[in-house]
Amino acid sequence: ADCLRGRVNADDAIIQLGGLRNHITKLAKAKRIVFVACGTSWHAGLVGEYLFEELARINVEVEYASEFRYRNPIIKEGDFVIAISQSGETADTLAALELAKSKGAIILGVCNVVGSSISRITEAGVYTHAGPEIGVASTKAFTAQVTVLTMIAIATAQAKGTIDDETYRRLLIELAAIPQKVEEILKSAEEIKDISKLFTFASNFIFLGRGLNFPVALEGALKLKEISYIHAEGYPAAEMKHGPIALIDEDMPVVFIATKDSSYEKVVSNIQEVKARKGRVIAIVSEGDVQVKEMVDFAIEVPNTDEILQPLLTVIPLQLLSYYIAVMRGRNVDQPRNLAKSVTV
Ligand code: F1P
Repeated sequence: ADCLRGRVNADDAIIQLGGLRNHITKLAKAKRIVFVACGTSWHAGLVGEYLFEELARINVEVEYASEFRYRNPIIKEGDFVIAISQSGETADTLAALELAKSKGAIILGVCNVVGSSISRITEAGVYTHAGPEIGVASTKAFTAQVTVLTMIAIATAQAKGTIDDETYRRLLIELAAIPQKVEEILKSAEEIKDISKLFTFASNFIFLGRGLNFPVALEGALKLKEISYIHAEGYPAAEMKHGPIALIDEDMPVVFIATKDSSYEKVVSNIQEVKARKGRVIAIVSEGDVQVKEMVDFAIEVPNTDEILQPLLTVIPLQLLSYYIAVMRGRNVDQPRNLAKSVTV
């Protein structure tokens, strides 16, 4: 998005997609896209699913590479299999791509590390250039992956004619404004730190979101697990009543992503269900929201943006929450136990 600042015409957006720009017209004709990835990158793929379905009306599946590689997946001519990987070296993702290639898929990649094994076997791809992550747990890789997937989806939708020129331009202008809005969220760091202090010794957390914010809920839970070693689960908010609701009491913090979007009213009623069971709620809300703020124990505001761009903003307070809780628990946030930066076996 930084590259797009101030540039809003169609060609510029596609130029930023580097090695993939010649594939946009082919992607626009795709019958099916399968994302293969692990961990945080898999969550970025889930955001990609919403984006490509919503904007380009393409059938998308998101596979854990570690499962896909051991199945006998059906690949048809013209299917695209797109790997998402920070390191570009994840063994499961590499093996999934090799399998897809052997079955005739067109294989593409979204990787961070230039010249990595995954980028070398893909037909084309985009480097996210998010710099080497110092910490093991992916944070800026997620933001960069989601940004690139958003750009590909917007460009594909425009090439396919599923969005009009006005929508195309509006989305690019919004995307270009994201870095500034991220800066705004970072100004809430102290406030998030204060909230984190109150939850440092919780044993379990639930993260809930709907639509594009469902993968963000999963990512919030994963980050907390990875760096603080607190048990955390992410669910689609509507799934709560199918089981997790049994866990809710005053000792179980519930983090809702409750921004003003097409799911807002439904999320509000999910929050009511949690409050009725004495759950303590931390909510990520849109700037200026009053309704949710009055219902919950703690609210963290994010600036308004288009619904499809929300994950780029809503994930930031969750990353900060995990960070502060982990630091207060005395964890090494850069080198969490048992985790490796590249899972090559
Ligand atoms: C995937 C991943 C990361 C996670 C940890 C272990 O890596 O699961 O999401 O934070 O570093 O590996 P990658 O394929 O995106 O490099």
